[in-house]
Amino acid sequence: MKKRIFSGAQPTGELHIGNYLGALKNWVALQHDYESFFCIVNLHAVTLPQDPKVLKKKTLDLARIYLAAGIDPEVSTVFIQSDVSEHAELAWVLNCVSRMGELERMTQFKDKGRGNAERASVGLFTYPVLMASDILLYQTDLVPVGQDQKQHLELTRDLAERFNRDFGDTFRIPDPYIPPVGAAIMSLKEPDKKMSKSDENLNGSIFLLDDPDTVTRKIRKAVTDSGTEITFDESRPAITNLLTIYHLLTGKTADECESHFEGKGYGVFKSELAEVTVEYLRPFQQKVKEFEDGDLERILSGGAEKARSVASETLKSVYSRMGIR
Ligand code: AQP
Repeated sequence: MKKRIFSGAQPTGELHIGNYLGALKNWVALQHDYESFFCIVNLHAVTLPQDPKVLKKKTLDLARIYLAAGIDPEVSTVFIQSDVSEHAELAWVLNCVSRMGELERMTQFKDKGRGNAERASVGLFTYPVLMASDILLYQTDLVPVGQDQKQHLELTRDLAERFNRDFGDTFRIPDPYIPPVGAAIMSLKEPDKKMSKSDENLNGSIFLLDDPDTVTRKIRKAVTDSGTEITFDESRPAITNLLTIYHLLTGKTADECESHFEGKGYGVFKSELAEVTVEYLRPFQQKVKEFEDGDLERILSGGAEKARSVASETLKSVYSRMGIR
């Protein structure tokens, strides 16, 4: 039997190259070796205010992006979180297993709540518990995510271990899969901050659907470090970030990237990076346009049915162990 992977992205904002290199690209690569569940986590999206019409549209758009990036619905299960009500049900149970103290330590809540717990939604506070439910429902072995989700994965493992200890062996304990390179693609404008969908400065992110001129302009205006060398160097985060994108998009080794740009200036480097990025995104952007809403609905409803058949078994055993029914 193949091991299982589960992962997801929120249908909020525009997906950027950080989401792609940190997560999506690895899902595509892993899907043939694992039994794979890829979810569009729309219940997570509403932890922050969303326009209902936009959310609905973005949910289908994200399915299109998964497929255009190379997720094969014949191989992987692709579905929308809210179509499988077991996610919300298990989240309630795990809310009762979680401790206030451990959720208060989650840095994403501090970042996204902007330090204002009084005004943040309770859903934002319990976001990591819903994420734990997503993962544990599928008896997941491996969770391919970016670096920003590492702390949530640790919480997921803690909750599963606590539940198993208190109620008997129920959940498989998942491992994170955080890629050695690309797990934290940084903002082009503030290289000490991760590239983010919700960044108000749109020039900090390369969105997967940005047109060639926009990609080129953003890269040309990306901040650089002092000095002239184009090398991987932690003390020069802006150039390291741009070179990491080049490295991952071209598939050249780190050494090949450095020697390719030896003696060349930032101008040449940025033009080449822009060209590589535009050409990488071109077939993907073409493919995104090919999926009709009807095809997507069919894929998503088949995916939900398959996901439900696994999720309902897990929830049944959780309820039975807790004496709920
Ligand atoms: N900058 C990044 N570099 C590498 N991986 C990243 N991910 C997010 N940002 C980067 C990974 O993308 C997957 C899907 O992310 P999400 O939709 O759950 O959103 P997020 O993690 O909250 O980050 P975003 O996309 O920047 O959105 P906002 O602005 O709303 O926070 C995850 O595996 C994530 O690790």
